[in-house]
Amino acid sequence: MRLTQEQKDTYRERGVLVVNDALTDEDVQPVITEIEDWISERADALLQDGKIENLCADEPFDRRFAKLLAQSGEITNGMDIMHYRGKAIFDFMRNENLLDVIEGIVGPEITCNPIQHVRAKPPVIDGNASWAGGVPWHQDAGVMMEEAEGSNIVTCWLPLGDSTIEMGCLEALPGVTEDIGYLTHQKEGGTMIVPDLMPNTEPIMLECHRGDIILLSRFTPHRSKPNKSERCRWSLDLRFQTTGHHTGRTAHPDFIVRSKKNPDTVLTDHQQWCDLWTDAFENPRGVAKHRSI
Ligand SMILES: O=C(O)CCC(=O)C(=O)O
Ligand SMILES: [Fe+2]
Repeated sequence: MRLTQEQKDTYRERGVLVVNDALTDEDVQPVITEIEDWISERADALLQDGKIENLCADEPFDRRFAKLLAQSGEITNGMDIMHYRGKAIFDFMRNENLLDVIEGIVGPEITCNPIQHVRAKPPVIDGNASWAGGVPWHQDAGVMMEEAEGSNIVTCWLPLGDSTIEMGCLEALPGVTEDIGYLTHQKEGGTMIVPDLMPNTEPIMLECHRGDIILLSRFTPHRSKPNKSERCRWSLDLRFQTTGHHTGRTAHPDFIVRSKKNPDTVLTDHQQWCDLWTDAFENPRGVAKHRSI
């Protein structure tokens, strides 16, 4: 799906756009299956080590993780894109339907920015925010180096299931665009916009479902609250940018996912991508700091 001119204008004016039904089940399911398999392996290992007693193998994707987490916090160890480095997620970052949407924002020369996560937000346990409870108001420019302030980087947040208000969906403040730019962030409370600098705007609740994509500009303030439902909120947040622009995270590898001019530069080799991450971790260089800190 390509963005219409109206959608592009909305993104430019509001810094936030929800694209409904941009992806099919065939696009997203391999990513979910890969995470399910990873969780199964991890649960098997924890069972063997005597750290959990019940594999909860019959539980669906949106319930199993919380049941395992309640038995051992170690279920989360290594559960992020750069750590498990699956082939399905690597291929997904070049997904045609996804990139057709992204191209409408960053143009035909597209690089995958190294700031990328798979997030599980399980239900609140015992009235307290459990692991990965909520995220305070921030701009994604606040988690990048200052040098990326002029880069055309778009955050692409996509749910792997439902993301409702009750589940702590993403919330955003529309209309904070280039002319307002970066708002100073503080470390206290988690990387967040200094409260006095918060724009006086009504937040919009970005409820969405599998197949939808939320696009956020690097200056759009957003947050999410804890999950008060019975189900886990699963999501990916990826960032894409115009090739050649500063990534804002020089310690970690970016790679080209689409190019009209130089198609040969697209990275399609899964092992090569894994090697880039291994090298980044084993031979640290560059910067991976939040801007405020
Ligand atoms: O998933 C969330 O609750 C917050 C995600 C976020 O801040 C992001 O994707 O940039
Ligand atoms: Fe963010």
